[in-house]
Amino acid sequence: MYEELEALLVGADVGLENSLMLVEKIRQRVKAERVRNPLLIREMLKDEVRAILAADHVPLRLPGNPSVILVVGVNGVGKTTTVGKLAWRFRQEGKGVVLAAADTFRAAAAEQLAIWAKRTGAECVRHREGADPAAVAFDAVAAAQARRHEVVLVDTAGRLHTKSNLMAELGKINRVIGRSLPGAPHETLLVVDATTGQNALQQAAIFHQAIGLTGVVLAKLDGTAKGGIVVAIKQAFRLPIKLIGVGERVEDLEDFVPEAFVEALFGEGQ
Ligand SMILES: Nc1nc2c(ncn2[C@@H]2O[C@H](COP(=O)(O)OP(=O)(O)OP(=O)(O)O)[C@@H](O)[C@H]2O)c(=O)[nH]1
Ligand SMILES: [Mg+2]
Repeated sequence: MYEELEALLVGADVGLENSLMLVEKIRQRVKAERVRNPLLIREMLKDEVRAILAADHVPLRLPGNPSVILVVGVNGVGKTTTVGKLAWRFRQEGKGVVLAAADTFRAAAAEQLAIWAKRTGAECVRHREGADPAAVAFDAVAAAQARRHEVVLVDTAGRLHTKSNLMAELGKINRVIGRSLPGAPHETLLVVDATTGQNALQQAAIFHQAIGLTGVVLAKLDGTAKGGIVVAIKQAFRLPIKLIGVGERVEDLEDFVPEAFVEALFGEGQ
């Protein structure tokens, strides 16, 4: 039975070390509480995972004027899509939104963001291809201040966490945003792809070390029954999981709710 639990956890991408730790915890509880019903054991597992995810859980915050959200991550994880979906959410709430096309590596990237801006009724600040991404972010904050818009969403280029020059560039974007508006960025979100597995843990480690993350977005959760990697990320870095991406449409972005997530991962029938 414990082997089954361990397989369930590892299969959900929780990682071997955390899986062993959780199974050991449950083993001790079963002994101490003299549990015999296997259904209760499954409930215990959910309890333990929920406790990890719910501890110090902080939802997305918009404390600034404007609030600046910096979105980072490796290539292709869903950064631009997440920015577009967030723009949609904030526009639905009646907020003014500025998108910063700080992915200046490819002209197509700014174009992709401009399409999201049009679709959602946000403004888009972009420079030419190859421009300094920090300058784009700076201008976007200034534009939001000038027009009294509430939110600035900064889309950045996908970068391999192993490339130190690219990580340094991210540090610069971060610092320039801080200089343009003290206290900004108010959120620095790492987007991870739910289908990539354990490598996301390494991504979180390096991005967190480079710029200090405030939370994680788990994208492409619709493409996998896994997603347990966020348990490992939360456990290792105490980073709250803020949002989940569940599709490619504007409305396919949800707040992360630990209870619902655990039910989807380990509920009956999983
Ligand atoms: N199914 C699904 N697809 C998604 C989700 N989020 C993003 N995608 C898709 O993933 C692909 C990459 O998304 P982008 O938003 O362009 O990713 P990115 O991180 O900005 O990529 P780069 O800028 O190239 O690093 C696109 O085809 C998106 O439609 C999601 O939650 N679910
Ligand atoms: Mg992108």
